Amino acid sequence: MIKNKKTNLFIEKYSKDLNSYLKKQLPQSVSNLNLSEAMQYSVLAGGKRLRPLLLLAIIKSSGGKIDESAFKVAASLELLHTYSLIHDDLPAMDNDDLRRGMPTNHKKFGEALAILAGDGLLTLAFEWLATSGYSDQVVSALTQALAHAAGPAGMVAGQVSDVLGEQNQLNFAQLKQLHKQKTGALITYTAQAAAIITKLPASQSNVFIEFAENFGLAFQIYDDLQDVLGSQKDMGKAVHKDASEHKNTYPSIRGLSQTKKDLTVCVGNCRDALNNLEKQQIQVDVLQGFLDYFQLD
Ligand code: GRG
Repeated sequence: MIKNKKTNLFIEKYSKDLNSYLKKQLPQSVSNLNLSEAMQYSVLAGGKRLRPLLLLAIIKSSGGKIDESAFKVAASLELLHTYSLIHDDLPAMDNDDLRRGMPTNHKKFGEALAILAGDGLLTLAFEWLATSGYSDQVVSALTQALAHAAGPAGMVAGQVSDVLGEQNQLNFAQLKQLHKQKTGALITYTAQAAAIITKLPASQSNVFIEFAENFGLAFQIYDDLQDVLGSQKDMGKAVHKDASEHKNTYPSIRGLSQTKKDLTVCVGNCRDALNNLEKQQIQVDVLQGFLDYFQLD
């Protein structure tokens, strides 16, 4: 899927390192055995680790070091992302039985423990940030940025619009805002966090943020498209019931061909941002390869 060799090597190395890091650090972080098991179950279920990988790639690109502190910040983002998936799958929200090809957390451990495992991961994410080893000033800025991205101005607000918006069709501007908050905010945080860590000047951090904002939107559009195109493949061109029933998606509001164009625009904006950075002598080859993810077959 990712053709760029350098990016593939980067992803291979750091996803392995992130997995070992998460495996080693998680059991030591909680005392209750059931809670510990429920938290580990979802974190170690094998996600793509996209957000922490993007964060590490932007740190590298900005000339920063991928050291123990950077790892702890990247891993904390994966904890927070995993909390959001556990809660998103709950009966009160998406009511999903499967996640990452395995029973969802509440199917395996029951609703109460799934809610608490999510709460535990969200809280632990901030403990890992606080103990990352960066200076107080950097930790404070990272904490503020993550809380803003994940909280009521970001991901939580997007989730509320999504859950409540199910009852009424959103317009395009509302859909874009929903995705910017629900999926985009955490992805945009990867650029904000890397810029805080490497102390980038605003002239460069703003361009990385532009890249990440467009990447976040492209990621959601691609996910929506895969739902429809994958289902078409599976069912001999008949659109899958779940994909077509979900109202607030790009294909349902923009139509299939306009959605493909929207994806191309977002990926193009990502490329423009990287070209701009390259002109400022910033190494962007690993990040360029991340855009291979958006190929449609
Ligand atoms: C419960 C407050 C709260 C928020 C949930 C992100 C989110 C908000 C819900 C996920 C809904 C969803 C399936 C969105 C589509 C795009 C997306 C974010 C997919 C999941 O992220 P991946 O693909 O997952 O990075 P893996 O499993 O690879 O980590």
